[in-house]
Amino acid sequence: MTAFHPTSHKPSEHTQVAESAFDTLYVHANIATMNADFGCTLDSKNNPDNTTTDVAAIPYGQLLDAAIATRAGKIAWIGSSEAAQNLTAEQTFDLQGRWVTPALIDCHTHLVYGGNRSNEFEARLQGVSYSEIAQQGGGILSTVTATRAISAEQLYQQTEPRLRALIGDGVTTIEIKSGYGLDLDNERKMLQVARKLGQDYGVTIKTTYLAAHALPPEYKDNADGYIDAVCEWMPILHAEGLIDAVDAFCENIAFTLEQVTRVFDTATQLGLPIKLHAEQLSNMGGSGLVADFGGLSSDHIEYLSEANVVKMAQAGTVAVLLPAAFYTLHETQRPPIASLRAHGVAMAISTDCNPGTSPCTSLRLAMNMGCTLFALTPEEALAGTTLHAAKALGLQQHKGKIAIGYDADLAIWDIDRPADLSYLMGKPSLFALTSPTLTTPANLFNLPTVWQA
Ligand code: DI6
Ligand code: FE
Repeated sequence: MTAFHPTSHKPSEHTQVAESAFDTLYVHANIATMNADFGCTLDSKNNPDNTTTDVAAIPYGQLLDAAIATRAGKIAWIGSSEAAQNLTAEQTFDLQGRWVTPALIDCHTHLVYGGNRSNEFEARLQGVSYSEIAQQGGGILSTVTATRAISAEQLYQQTEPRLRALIGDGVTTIEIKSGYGLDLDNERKMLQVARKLGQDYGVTIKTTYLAAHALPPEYKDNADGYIDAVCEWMPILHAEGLIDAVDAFCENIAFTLEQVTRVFDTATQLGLPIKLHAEQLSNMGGSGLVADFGGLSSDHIEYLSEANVVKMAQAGTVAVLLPAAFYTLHETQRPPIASLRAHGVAMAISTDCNPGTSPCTSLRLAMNMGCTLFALTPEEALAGTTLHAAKALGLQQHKGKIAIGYDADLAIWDIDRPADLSYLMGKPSLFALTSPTLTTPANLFNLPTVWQA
């Protein structure tokens, strides 16, 4: 790799004016801004209020030989490398033509869990289905047993390598769900581990309360009683600052529309946003429900109906596609991509990292699968892990595009074209990652040791 050192910018004859000085300046970058102001047409779906209509469509909203300046953790200036010569900054990095994108966002994960389910992988390869394994007490419940059995410290240690893998893939914002505790103390343990990982690594973690994931053995044959408990625990964990959103698994092997409605009612009373695992294995109509509640996202959605696509479009609910789960389960029913596109529903892509249906810790691989399995364009795939993933987490005013005032979460890549992010499978192409919250010393290059060049 080319030697790469920050060089102090020399203001030459320019007088340094305090208010115009920036913290960091990146020059000679090619930038996939994902911003409608620079021609990214996918941004207008994310931002219907965007009134910019006089900009010609440009894939990725790309800027060539461009520069970005940051101040106080925010993107403060975007322009040409030439114009940047007039700027002063505490440190300047010459990116030598590398590509810059918004740092990636993984908006649906079950990253925190104990144990290992490769035995089920083997069973499925012998022809046993995911539903059969779940009905036999395996599946989610085997991870519940493993997660309950270990301490918070052990849970943290088992999760850490998965988090590091995601960060090494260019991710600085991750949603993490509970849902393998299924009692108050173990749901709390999972959410606390998620929070601590966020603090220790300086990545943005959004926690989601998914106690309505499966029926624990204590409530066998009493799903309604369990939903009562889920609704009782929610305000307790929310008061402890552990919940950013609420999710449920609406499926014939999980919870009914009526039960999910009760969970959503409680969340809404607490002012918590909602999302849903819906239409993964059958068409239960959960996506229509989540849209009726004005929810952030409906996730999986292989069996989503046209009527509910329309509802999602009207509500601004994001469609979260999870192609690695589709792949792992050998699904054949694809999500209705053409319909989602036609109705202007924002599509996000996520790993769904979990031990059963998606043991995947590469968001780039999920992007590749989104293109290959669901026929997304590489531009849609990148929007799915930036712009639209931010929206799925309610972060669309702060993250997911390169725009003035947005968080300076940037991924710098050794690639030739933005499509390479979806095209290449398994080549570590991340050159550097920066985020205002990534821990010291310098934000840039503060990757976990294993990922340092
Ligand atoms: N759908 C999924 O893909 C995961 N949860 C869910 O509701 C699978 C979770 C698991 O099998 O452990
Ligand atoms: Fe999931």
